Amino acid sequence: RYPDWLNAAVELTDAMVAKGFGDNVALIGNGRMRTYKELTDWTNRIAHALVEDYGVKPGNRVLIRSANNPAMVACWLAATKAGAVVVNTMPMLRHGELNQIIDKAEITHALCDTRLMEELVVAAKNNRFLKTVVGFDGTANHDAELDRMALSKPVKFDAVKTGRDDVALLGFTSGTTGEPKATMHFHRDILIIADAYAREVLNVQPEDVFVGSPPLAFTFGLGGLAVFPLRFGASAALLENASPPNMIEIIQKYRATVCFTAPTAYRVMLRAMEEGADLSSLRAAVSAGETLPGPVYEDWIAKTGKPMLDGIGSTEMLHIFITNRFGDSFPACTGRPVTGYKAMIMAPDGSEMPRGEMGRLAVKGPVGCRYMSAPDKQRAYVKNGWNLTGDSFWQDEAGYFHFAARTDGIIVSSGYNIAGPEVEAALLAHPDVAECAVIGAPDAERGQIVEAHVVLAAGVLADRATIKMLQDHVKATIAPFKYPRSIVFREALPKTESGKIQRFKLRDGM
Ligand code: 3SK
Repeated sequence: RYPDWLNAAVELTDAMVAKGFGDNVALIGNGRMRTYKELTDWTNRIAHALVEDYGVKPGNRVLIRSANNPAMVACWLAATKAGAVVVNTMPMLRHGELNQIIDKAEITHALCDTRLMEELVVAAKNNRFLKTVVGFDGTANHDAELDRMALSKPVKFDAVKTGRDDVALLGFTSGTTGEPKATMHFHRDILIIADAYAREVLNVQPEDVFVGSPPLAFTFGLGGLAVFPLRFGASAALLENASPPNMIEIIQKYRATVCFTAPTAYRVMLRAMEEGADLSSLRAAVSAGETLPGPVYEDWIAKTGKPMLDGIGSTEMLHIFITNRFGDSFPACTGRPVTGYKAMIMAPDGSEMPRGEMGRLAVKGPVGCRYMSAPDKQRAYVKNGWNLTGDSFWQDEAGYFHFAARTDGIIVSSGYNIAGPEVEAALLAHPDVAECAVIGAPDAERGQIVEAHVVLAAGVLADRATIKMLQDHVKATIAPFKYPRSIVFREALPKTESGKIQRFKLRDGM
């Protein structure tokens, strides 16, 4: 259903103006609102500058370094219109991490918020690929080199005639395993995630206002906070610092209707509601990135009367492929495949496992994994058209999928298979626990034991009595053999910039 020649950025801007959305607000950020017409003109001007002043050619890899703000979206769209392959990166990356990405992706040009130049300049020094680094103003002042070059350019730009199957985006996996890998996504993939998940599940309307925390550099954020709203003439409010209090402020100010964030932030929002935060404008609360604990889901329904939509996606698959739906959602359940996708629990021999049994989640759909320059990883990830995710799930008799653990996260203790997230959910149900992560720790007798790393709620004593009390609580909540034999109290848990808990660091004793 997509034409042979397709440029995703044109579809999200010029085509939206042509469809009559020109005066709708597209982006809100740094105290300003931009309509679809303004965004279209802005991106066309930048695209002219990229091609005419900086020599960007179709297929060049262009890195963008910024926090979530409208200028980052404009740069992404402009580079895409110029036929570049874009790599969006997170602001917190250090030069070593940037270097890895630049070398892997063979980045030739970088567009960088001037406030974040320092690390990029170090990374670019003597790099064999990256020759052009241009600063843009991430604030609303438009006062940096790229802004000045773009200012004098025409507002019409003949976008590069890209094919629907030309690579538009490289998504680097978020690094919960440590090693960054690039996944390639076509122009059509960018539209498919909106036309599948956002249309079918969220039923996005032009009146919707999106807000959320995932970085645009993470495909969860790019989809949820840019592609989905722009595909349907809706608005996105972008926050450079998307802490829960900031999100709450923006939700209240703009009466936001759709929120994309992770369970930890929703837990904070739930507590804020008890203190009077008004989140009644939200019609859809999408939770992904981490499994959604049943108690958070239940509490959200109790306080808002609406379900929270748990979903699972991956950078490899670009976005969410299994999800709960309005009127069809359950606690501790991720739901069913998005229309157009198929999922099954795959046994090691490639066959489908019986219902109720835990195994590797395999997915097939209109978007699939394509690792760049990594044929071995590609062969290991995609088998007979099935994408083998890094997650263990089980499917119930009614066909719903339930998260069990990361494939590498199943804890085997004295022959029992224990899914860490189940123990986490039990711990999180206790009011003295603010955050926790459960891992398997080596144990001479049992092979592994369940070890919980716990951040206590303010004022709770980190002592033996609390350990005993939490162990008894877990034993009383789920099968007693799953209780954490070891509990380590921590000030904070190690996390990626997108908020994923880095359990591998806990396993490595960090
Ligand atoms: O669940 C995730 O981690 C994810 C990753 C990329 C894109 C979308 C999602 C939900």
